[in-house]
Amino acid sequence: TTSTDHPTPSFDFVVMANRLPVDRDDSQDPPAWKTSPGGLVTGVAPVMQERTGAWVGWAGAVDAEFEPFDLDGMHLVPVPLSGKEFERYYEGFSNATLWPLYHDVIVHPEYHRTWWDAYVRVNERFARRAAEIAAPDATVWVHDYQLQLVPQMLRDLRPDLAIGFFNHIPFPAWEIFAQLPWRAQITRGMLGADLIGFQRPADAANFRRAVRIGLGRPTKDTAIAVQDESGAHSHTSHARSFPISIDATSLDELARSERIIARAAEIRRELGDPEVLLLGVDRLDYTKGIRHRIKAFGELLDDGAIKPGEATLVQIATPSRERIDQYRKIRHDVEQSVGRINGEHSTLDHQAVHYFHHSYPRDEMAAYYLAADVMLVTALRDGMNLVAKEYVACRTDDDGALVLSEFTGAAEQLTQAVMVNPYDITGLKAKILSAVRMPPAERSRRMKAMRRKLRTDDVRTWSRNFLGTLDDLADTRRSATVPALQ
Ligand code: ADQ
Repeated sequence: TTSTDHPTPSFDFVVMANRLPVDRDDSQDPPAWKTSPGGLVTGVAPVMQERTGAWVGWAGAVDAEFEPFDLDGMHLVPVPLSGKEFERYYEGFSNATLWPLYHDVIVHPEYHRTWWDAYVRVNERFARRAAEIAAPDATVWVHDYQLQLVPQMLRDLRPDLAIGFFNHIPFPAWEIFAQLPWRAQITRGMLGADLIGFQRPADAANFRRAVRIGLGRPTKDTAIAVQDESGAHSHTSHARSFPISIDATSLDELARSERIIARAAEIRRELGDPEVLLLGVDRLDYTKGIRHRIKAFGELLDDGAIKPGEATLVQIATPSRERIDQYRKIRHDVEQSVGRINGEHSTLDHQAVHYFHHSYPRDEMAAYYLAADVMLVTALRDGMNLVAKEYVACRTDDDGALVLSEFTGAAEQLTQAVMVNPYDITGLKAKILSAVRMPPAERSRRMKAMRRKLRTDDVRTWSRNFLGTLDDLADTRRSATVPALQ
């Protein structure tokens, strides 16, 4: 642990994200920190070990200040948030303005100036903190929509840094983005980065179009010439796609273990050995199309296309953003439709839908993936969707059918999935039925192809590609003999 009487250490690699990769666990005495293994941590952790790395992020508790500390080879730098800031910057501007706006306005985004002011203030705090700890010429990798102003703020403070930004969620078409009262500030904020990464080529193209139309600046291929307001500094920013992936090798290994294989069989037994087990796994979010999938499954039972007792749907929904109105509403709607279907189609020894509103450890998730015959990923819009990739990685038996929404980034990599438009309930029903009835040879052919794709496309490839490109671009900028573009 670093205490305040030591000089501030400096780091040649800094990651910034809204959250630290650990959660504060106050139930323990003394309170402890627990690593939360997620895609971001897995992808970035190896790089952290290769370079001297720090992670700047919020510790997950409001109105609490924590000293920086070391954990698992990472130096963690907590940024405090007040209760008001949490409401306005995080629940407000990040999750009730940007989130719905960037997911094709599935629900109505709210625009409040007080939320925007908090967003600016918190982004400034993050930028200042990173500027204090980054070594000369360090690489700083900023993550996601909560921190879109940080790249330019950081460049103003520290023009020596190599700055990368990655947007984990979609970037919308100009026609939607244009609603945002602060669209110019957000675009300029992101342009502070040398490299701006998106999940899909279409997201990168949408961003470049926002630069051309909204800021009236030309773009050439992926490149955008950027000049700050004083005209003193200029750089070239590149906007292109880097589709994120998962740690496929370690999930594959886990799914091969005796423990997980036995647990998968046990799950099926506990569910009453249904002929077909369908599975949905999502944060309980209105972007994930959970209602659409449950409606389609319910109608298949209503129609008699699926016989009661033949198939069971397990829907695992992690609690998420529970204080926001739209999240209360989606929870209510999902629970109501699960109740209706079970009321109509369940029997004493067979329940049509099992719904779990909590999160599970990684082992249990792997066992569910391995147990499920059909995986339903029906997001209405999703940057990537890691659940689809996790399901494929766990299918060490080359079996199982993946039903995948066209509106996920994953659809561009897992092209052998059964593709659906989740808004088309009739089409969705037909596709779910085709997955339920798919001949084993076809399931295996499709699954093998998707597994091959995942082997070459894992999360380490993703972080190496991004950081390799960023370092090259920063080197080019630093060695350029020509002064600022005029
Ligand atoms: P999310 O919207 O959170 O991520 P996703 O990519 O599916 O969506 O990742 C969810 C993660 O949470 C998965 O690793 C999954 O296993 C886990 N999870 C979900 N429910 C769980 C449960 N009940 N118990 C335990 N674990 C659970 C955002 C973007 C995505 C993008 C990712 C990464 O919205 O589009 O793919 O970031 O960039």
